Amino acid sequence: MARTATSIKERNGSTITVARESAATSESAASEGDLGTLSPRKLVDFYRLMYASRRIDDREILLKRQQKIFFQISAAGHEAFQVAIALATRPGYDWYVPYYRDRALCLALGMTAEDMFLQAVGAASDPSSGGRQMPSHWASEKLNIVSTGSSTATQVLHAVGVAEAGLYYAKHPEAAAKAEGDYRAFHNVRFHADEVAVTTIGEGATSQGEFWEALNTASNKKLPVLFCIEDNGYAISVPVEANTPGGNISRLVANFPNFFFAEVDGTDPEASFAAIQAAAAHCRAGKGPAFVHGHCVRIYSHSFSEDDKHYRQKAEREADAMRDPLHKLQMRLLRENILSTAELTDLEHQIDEQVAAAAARAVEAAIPPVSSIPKHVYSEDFDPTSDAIESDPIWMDDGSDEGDRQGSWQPEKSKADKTMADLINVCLRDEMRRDPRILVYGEDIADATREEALKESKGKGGVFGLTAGLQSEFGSDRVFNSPLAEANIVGRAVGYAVRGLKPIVEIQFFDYIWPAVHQIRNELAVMRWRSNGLFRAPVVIRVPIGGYLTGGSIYHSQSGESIFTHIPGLRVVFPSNALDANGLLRTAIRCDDPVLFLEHKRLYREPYGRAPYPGPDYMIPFGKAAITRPGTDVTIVTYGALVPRALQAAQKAERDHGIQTEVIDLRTLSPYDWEAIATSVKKTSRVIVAYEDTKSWGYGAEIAARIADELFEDLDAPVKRIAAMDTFVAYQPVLEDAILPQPEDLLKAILDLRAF
Ligand SMILES: Cc1ncc(C[n+]2csc(CCOP(=O)(O)OP(=O)(O)O)c2C)c(N)n1
Ligand SMILES: [Mg+2]
Repeated sequence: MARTATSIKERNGSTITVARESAATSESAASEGDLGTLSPRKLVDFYRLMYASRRIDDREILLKRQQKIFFQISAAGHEAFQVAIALATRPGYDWYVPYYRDRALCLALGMTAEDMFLQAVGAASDPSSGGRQMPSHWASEKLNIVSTGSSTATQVLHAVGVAEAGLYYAKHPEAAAKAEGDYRAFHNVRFHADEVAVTTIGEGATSQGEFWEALNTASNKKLPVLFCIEDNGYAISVPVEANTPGGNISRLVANFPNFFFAEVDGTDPEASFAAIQAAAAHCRAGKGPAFVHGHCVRIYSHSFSEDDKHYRQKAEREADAMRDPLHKLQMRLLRENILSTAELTDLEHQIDEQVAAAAARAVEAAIPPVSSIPKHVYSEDFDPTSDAIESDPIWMDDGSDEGDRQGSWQPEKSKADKTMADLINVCLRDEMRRDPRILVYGEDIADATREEALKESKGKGGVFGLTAGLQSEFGSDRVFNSPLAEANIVGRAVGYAVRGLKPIVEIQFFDYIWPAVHQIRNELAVMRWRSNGLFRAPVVIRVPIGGYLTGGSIYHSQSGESIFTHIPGLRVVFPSNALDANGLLRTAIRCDDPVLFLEHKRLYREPYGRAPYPGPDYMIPFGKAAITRPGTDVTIVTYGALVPRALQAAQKAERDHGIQTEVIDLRTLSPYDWEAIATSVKKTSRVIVAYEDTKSWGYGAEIAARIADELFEDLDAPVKRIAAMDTFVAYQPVLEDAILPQPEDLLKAILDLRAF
């Protein structure tokens, strides 16, 4: 073990020396940097990349002034640290999950100046996003640069998932094999047993919970994640001491186990290179994650859209300018006679010309056609709404009965009706058997994290028992408990999925999905569109939802599906019975889009909607409603736990009043079956949209608005909505009953519509 010692000047003027255990001596790839020195040739390489990065920034600033591009954010002051990250790791071999300031990093990894300008102008040929993302949000499948968004700190959780995926493939190489018939046909898997997942983040963004959630898992699972902190002392206008207690993130993270730590002058190529090289070696050797904190400077303002003179003192700005890594390296190349003035001028001139030529080409590039806008909102490869995936159930033994396990299967017993909980569990099991890329995790979903406990008991398998037995059958690599952190669950899933795995995660209660919503809305759902199809995140998120539990109260009874149907790119499924749950979950798993799979807790073990096991390949396409009860007088459009309640109301309306009510179970909420709704409303001319969520701004608002818009001529009565009161769900059962929509409310609405 070697010790790296790096001195840096702190912002308060005192000098600290940070010495850490490092694995530098065991770095097999190490040729330069071991002793903290870089060869003259390597220093020139650094300078070439750093200078190009700065000139591209400057050219973009010019283009912004000319209104030829529409945003600019620079890497100025971060170049030495960023180039060091690229040169001390293995482009195209390691994985990179950057943030939005990483021009020099991405340039050094292999993106070109033209690639960058094409994004800045929003060209159709922008290789990272097809004109969809702001400048400095690069992505490359070839270079393993995962598409980044603008949200601060979400990316570090992706890096954790990316690292876990690499380890999983290394341990289970059979999982990398292509397979036809599902999402695997469209994902090329590449991995290396000793790869590193490199991620970068600003010091301000280390205040985000997701940063700490990433350190938690990387540390706990000893993952090869290299966290690079680009500390320029400011988060827009907020100085580091207002974000980070004590002003130094390295001090705060120092007690995380299994980490390699280094803190360096990020304007110094050699110190940065040595630290990152040692850090990468630690990761590659399987010792755990690494944390390299580079003190950089911000030479320009946060972005071109603001002016740091409004909140920084002149002396401070000048001090940063004195540490400008580009000027320092330029001086050094001359001072140490590595380049003559003429050679340096020649080098710079060549780069200037290349940058200018690349910019000139980019401003002439065609912009994306308006017709291309919807492309890649959803998969272009696998259509989960296709009739072709519809299959008939083949009633059979599901293999889970005790009798069967003992070799004495009794057909009449095995084909007995199963609950929704049973058929979800069996679907997960079947799919895990046929697809080794499926991983299942979430809070409490394992049978037992301490496997010894399973010698004495059957284990837990989820708070509702939906994942029971999966860990016992498929092992702890594939079925495991997550930390109690919902953003961690979904953020890591994004990382898994971009590498071709199929995470099926559970959020324990819909009421606690909120910490994950940032990841769902800004990362999961948008990954494919923002990268113009380069990356995708077809994760399945299973979530128990809804009330009618008696005692569920505020925090175990929530609905809120319309918040998610409002998100483009996300499929939202909400079955009302066991058979649909089985067939729709299978479609969710095999398809290539992210799916929010909502499971009504009240329906898990209801006598209503039970069914025998429909076989291991039973699938239902998305966007196909079920006519649960045909009728001619009134239509009820509904889903979830309102389906059995609507049926009760419909039966009473027929028995007591002779009214024939048609009940449509939408089954999937996004996409939804407009054709089924329109056909029914044209027949009945009276419609109720019923949903369990609070009435105002709910799912029914969209359906009602569309009916009013497109079927106005067919209506004989106003569109009615039956839903919950605009409040929360109370604990006291009498109040809960009053708050949530009941069969009597539906019956009253049916009778009211008769008056028209
Ligand atoms: C979740 C989130 N909140 C707020 C913002 C707006 N924002 C963009 S950059 C930024 C500051 C980030 O500072 P830091 O992490 O230090 O990185 P730097 O820009 O200094 O490199 C903020 C607040 C955002 N993009 N994402
Ligand atoms: Mg910063």
